[in-house]
Amino acid sequence: MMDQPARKPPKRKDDRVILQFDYDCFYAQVFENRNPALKSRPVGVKQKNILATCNYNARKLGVGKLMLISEAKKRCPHLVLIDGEDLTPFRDMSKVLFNFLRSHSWNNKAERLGFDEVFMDVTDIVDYNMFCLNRGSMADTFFYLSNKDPEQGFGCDLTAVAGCVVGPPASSAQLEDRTYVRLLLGSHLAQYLRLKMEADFGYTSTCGIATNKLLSKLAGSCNKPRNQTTLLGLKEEDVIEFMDGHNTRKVPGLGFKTAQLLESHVLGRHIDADSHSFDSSLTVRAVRQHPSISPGSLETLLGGPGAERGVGARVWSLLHGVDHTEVKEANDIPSQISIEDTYKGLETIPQITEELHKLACSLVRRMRIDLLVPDDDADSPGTQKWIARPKTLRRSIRSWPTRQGAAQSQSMNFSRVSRSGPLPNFIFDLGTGIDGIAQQLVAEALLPLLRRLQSDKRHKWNLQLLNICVANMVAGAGDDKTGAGRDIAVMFKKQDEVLRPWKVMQVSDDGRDDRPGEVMFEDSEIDVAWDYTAHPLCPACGHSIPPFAMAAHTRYHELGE
Ligand code: DCP
Ligand code: MG
Ligand code: MG
Repeated sequence: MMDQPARKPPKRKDDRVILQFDYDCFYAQVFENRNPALKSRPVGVKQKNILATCNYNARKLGVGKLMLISEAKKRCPHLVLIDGEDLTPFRDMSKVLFNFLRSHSWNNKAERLGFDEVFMDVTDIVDYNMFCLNRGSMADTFFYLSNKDPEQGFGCDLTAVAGCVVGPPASSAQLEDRTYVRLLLGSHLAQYLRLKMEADFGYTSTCGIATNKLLSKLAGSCNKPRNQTTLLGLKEEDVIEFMDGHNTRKVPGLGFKTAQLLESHVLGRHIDADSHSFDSSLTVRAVRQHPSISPGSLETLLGGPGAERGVGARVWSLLHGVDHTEVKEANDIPSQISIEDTYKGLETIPQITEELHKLACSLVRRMRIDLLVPDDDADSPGTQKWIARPKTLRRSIRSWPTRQGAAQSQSMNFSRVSRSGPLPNFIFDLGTGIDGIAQQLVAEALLPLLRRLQSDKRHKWNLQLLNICVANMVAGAGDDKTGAGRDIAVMFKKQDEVLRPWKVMQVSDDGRDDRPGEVMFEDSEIDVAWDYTAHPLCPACGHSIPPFAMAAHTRYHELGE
């Protein structure tokens, strides 16, 4: 299928600098930061009967990730076990650390993989600094973190790469080599970010610095924990040599199934994925050098129905350390933040108030995690600013059918009913604690909205679900004097994310209620089929209002809100 010489190495492209951060024993660090006394003990994080992870004290004693609890206890009887079933603290911390890292990006290419890995394409920052570089005073260089404010940055010594290096030793002549200078600068940026993340948030991490995602990830795992590794792959042979030493199953992007097929092919016998025979140490070198392996033969081997097109060429590239995939741009803003819980039946207003308070606390906490970034323009360090402000608050409920309700209206049963209103501004006040804001929110916005859902005063509540949601995000909006909008240039792309206020919506059950406890939807919550037509804007509040709702909406303003 290919005209080119069958086994020609793929074309390289080494003009990018990619950083790959991976937090050290992430779940364990979350608990250590909550309770610093744990830092000197061996700690394991338990999920069911296995360890999701363990800290490095435990690893020194022979305990490992994904080990059975029984085995870990045997190896380390003093292991401190902490339950890690609730992912909320990990998710929250993951977002905080990601927001920290991405706030340093210029091109917004910052991609989170799982909870504890972040890729950043820092080519633009590095190229800018390469352009500013004074080759006469490399030992005393200022690294610019902003191309607008020349005072933002840090001093560094560019006579050597920061941290560990794999690949050939550097020589001074390499200062003529742009790839080298880029990686050199990238290593110092990585070191700055790692140390700042440790100083500001208490999290250690490991970083890989290389010219593509694949290589940065592999380089990162060379020296763990609390370390970093730069792959100085300046010549094709250097990269090949680096790749060749890896086990095929350790190559990100190959996948278990592909590795298994390669293994069977190269060894000339069927390797069963489930059998223990699949723990051989087949290296990239063995596959790459095998005479029958070529882009064409890989396509035949790995292609077929359901396989991606061009899989042969892609795998051939990966085996040579070539990976052209881009670091994805960070989603600027979640379209909405939604918190809900389900109940066996809430009947009294005090009960409902208490639950609303809990939900409101979660909502404010989540808004602060998802929508706050460090404000580098502020005078005092540690100041944060809102990258977006939701404009709309929505409350949804679902009731158990009551005899009274069933008699009144069959269709009301098991359906979700929502009301929306403007989100009060005090929710953005960072000087007030979460609890205080939640109380005010319940009293001034949530309970009044709830009452409006039920005009009949004699009504008996029997609530099965409460949901509160903020939506209609406006990037950097409001009274932000420093103009956060210039950081986040992208406004909301999709009109369908704008809530249509003041219409009582009935939506049939979508089966989400079988999830227990607090659930959060970020981008996926679908509550109603929006129509995409633009409606006239209310002159009072600027909301887009469908014509049929305008009268009610105007009345709402007249009532003084
Ligand atoms: N995790 C999990 N189940 C898995 C893999 C990971 O629950 N099969 C969780 C626990 C980890 C977190 O994801 O803390 C990050 O995964 P890593 O593989 O990066 O492991 P650690 O960060 O714990 O350790 P390391 O220091 O080796 O990166
Ligand atoms: Mg990790
Ligand atoms: Mg990881």
